[in-house]
Amino acid sequence: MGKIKHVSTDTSIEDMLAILEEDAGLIIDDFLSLESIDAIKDDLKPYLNVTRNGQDEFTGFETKRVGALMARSKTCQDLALNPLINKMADSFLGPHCEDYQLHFTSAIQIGPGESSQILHRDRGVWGGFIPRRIETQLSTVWAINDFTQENGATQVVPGSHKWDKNRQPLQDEIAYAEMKAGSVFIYTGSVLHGGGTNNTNSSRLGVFLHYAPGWLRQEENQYLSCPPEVAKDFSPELRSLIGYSKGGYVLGFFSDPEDKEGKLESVSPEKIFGESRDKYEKLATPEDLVKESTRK
Ligand SMILES: O=C(O)CCC(=O)C(=O)O
Ligand SMILES: [Fe+2]
Repeated sequence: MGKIKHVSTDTSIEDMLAILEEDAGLIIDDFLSLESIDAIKDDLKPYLNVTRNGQDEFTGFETKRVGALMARSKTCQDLALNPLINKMADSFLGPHCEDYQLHFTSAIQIGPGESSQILHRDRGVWGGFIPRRIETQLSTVWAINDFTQENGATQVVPGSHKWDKNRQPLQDEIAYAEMKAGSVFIYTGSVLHGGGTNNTNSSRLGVFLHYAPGWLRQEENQYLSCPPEVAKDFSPELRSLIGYSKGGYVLGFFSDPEDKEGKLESVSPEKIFGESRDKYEKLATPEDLVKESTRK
């Protein structure tokens, strides 16, 4: 069977990145405290109780998905902002963008009797238009209960990020992200993976938080999931991470349609919240801007 490497929170970022480069997936064991796991369960319960199962094969007829996790769970906010994970996202996505952003939040609960999801690459959300040399996602799956091969642990094919796009894995090349509650599985947008079969009588629950370059459209629309009246209570760091900031000199600016005094005209979204910062406000030189418009 394929194998996913396990590391600890003490492992160096360099070693973790080396595994990601080789396998495009790894597990960091025992990351979360019991209190955090319980808090997430409590936060998600009211939504999981009322959410319907998926309506197609991909989202799973026995699987529930709950989004808007930044608006719905303070503990999920902490996970999204976790310094180690953000350091990894920065290192992994850094060569492909000026800034990365939170791209997708979903609690995925695979229920008893669910069958395997088709193996896929998450970079497919952009329709396959992005050249493979660009890495599109650094994704985290936080185990809220134990992930086992029997209850639907995510299937992953280590190394398949380097494969020809049509190559399919043999059964023994598929690994399962088996891990204890509180561990986190990290994988990239380029690796084959999919939800597993649940042959048990209880559900498997994971919190999926994905990061992507700031210049790409987000899979989950954060401005609607966390509108300004909700985001005003977030920390400036979280607001910036979900997209209430610019991603380049002019990328992502806005103008307040109600403003008749010229105050919020062509400015960074950070200004809605009274913040003064805008790291892209100053243009180095017009020549630099033009030079960077084509990297290679
Ligand atoms: O639930 C899982 O383990 C994986 C889900 C997944 O990969 C997806 O829906 O894109
Ligand atoms: Fe996926």
